[in-house]
Amino acid sequence: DTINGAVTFDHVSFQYPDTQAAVLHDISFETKPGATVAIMGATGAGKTSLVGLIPRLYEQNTGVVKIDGKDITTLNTEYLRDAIGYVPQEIILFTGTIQDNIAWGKEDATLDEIIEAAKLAQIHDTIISFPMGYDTMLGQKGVNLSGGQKQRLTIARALVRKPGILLLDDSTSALDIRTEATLLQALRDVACTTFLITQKISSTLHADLILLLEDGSLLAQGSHEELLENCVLYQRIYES
Ligand code: M5T
Ligand code: MG
Repeated sequence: DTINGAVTFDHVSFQYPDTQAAVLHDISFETKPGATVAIMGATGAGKTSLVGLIPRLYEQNTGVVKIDGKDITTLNTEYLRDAIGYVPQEIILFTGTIQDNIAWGKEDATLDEIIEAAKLAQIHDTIISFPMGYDTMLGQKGVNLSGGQKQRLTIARALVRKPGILLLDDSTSALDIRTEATLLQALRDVACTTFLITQKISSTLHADLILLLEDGSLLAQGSHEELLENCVLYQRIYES
């Protein structure tokens, strides 16, 4: 049972159990399968919290989150975790080979699957440029990867599960514009719905949908052209 990756938020509000105020207020939006969704907003606006609701890392207090039209609270958690690739804001790599780092969490992945994920994540060419290729050691006794290389490696780790939905929490911040655009196009080509938390206008240009959060509210949503026309904050970000 694979998913198409349509995601719907219907009047979703959310508050962490240990806090006084809600961090997300009445969020509603809808994405088509395979869409690229950029999420922007200042630090603390609620970007990480919003994407965390999709794999049910947390539960919203009101409203409904749907995947392919199904309320996610009715879906099997294992199925959800398998269908959704999540690249957290904090990168975790461990001492071990590149291959093991990509396969982390899916130890039965074949080398072919690992290579396919690395290609999609735009990191395969870098890996094969190392003398030991996929057997290259990371960590103290191994190579030191650049920030952007580490980000792509963790993206490959999420892609090895062939998810229908990919959540990238600031995971392209260290990539140059061209590499990022190639990555987003590759994800589009395999019809993987991608939520990209970003501070860069370059990543929103080609998004099908931009969600602009301010203090937990959806200040504006639409395409780059629509927001440029209708949203003063977006204009300001664009011009800065
Ligand atoms: C939104 C609070 C946080 C902020 C608001 C993860 C987390 C966040 N918060 C908690 O109370 N408990 C938590 O476990 O929620 O935070 P966010 O969603 O992390 O915001 P962001 O991703 O837009 O910010 P940043 O800095 O990553 O760009 O009030 O205190
Ligand atoms: Mg965050």
